[in-house]
Amino acid sequence: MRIYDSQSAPNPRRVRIFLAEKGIKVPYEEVDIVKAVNRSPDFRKKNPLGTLPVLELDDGTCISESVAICRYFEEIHPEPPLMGTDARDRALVEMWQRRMEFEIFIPIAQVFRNAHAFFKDRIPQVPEWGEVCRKQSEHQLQWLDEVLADREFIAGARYTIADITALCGVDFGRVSGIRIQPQQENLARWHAAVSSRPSAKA
Ligand SMILES: N[C@@H](CCC(=O)N[C@@H](CS)C(=O)NCC(=O)O)C(=O)O
Repeated sequence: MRIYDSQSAPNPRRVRIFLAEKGIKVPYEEVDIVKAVNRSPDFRKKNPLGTLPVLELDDGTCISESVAICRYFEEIHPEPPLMGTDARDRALVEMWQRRMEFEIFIPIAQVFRNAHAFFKDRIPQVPEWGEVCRKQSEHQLQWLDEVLADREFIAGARYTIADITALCGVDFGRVSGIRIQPQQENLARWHAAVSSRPSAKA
């Protein structure tokens, strides 16, 4: 088993943090995104979309999509639970995980993809769309600050995959100049707490 990884990219970081929280060790193989090795024909045999991370099982099965990889490890290594504990809780964690992905992580990633020089000549960029996503990201960070007014973590009292997705999204915003604002005290408190967990360095 191995995970095709990129130390600089936010989606692979989600999986590394998830595994660190569970204390699971899997060999990582760094794939050079700068040289676009992930988009080569050979790599596309593992993931036709050419994106990272990818989990390759011993039988050769390749699983991409960060949440799918996390789901696999949650099933075989349930403790500590990061995706909910019973039907109600699992549904709530999934709700928050999807909200963090669609409302926080993806808009922030779209700013980078559409406005940053890294993706010039790699993908069709629409800088104006990047700016729309920047406004949306800033708006949604304000919303997240309000969400966190009455709870320690994003899905409630327990640290979950929703916190991991949000942390990786918020941190990735820095490369595009998207930051937690001084008045967003709930968000800052949450960010300090999740960043201080040893897993955040994974
Ligand atoms: N939905 C996928 C997104 C994967 C993705 O976009 N990965 C990025 C790194 S954060 C990537 O491989 N980018 C390189 C590229 O597009 O060339 C997931 O959840 O894993």
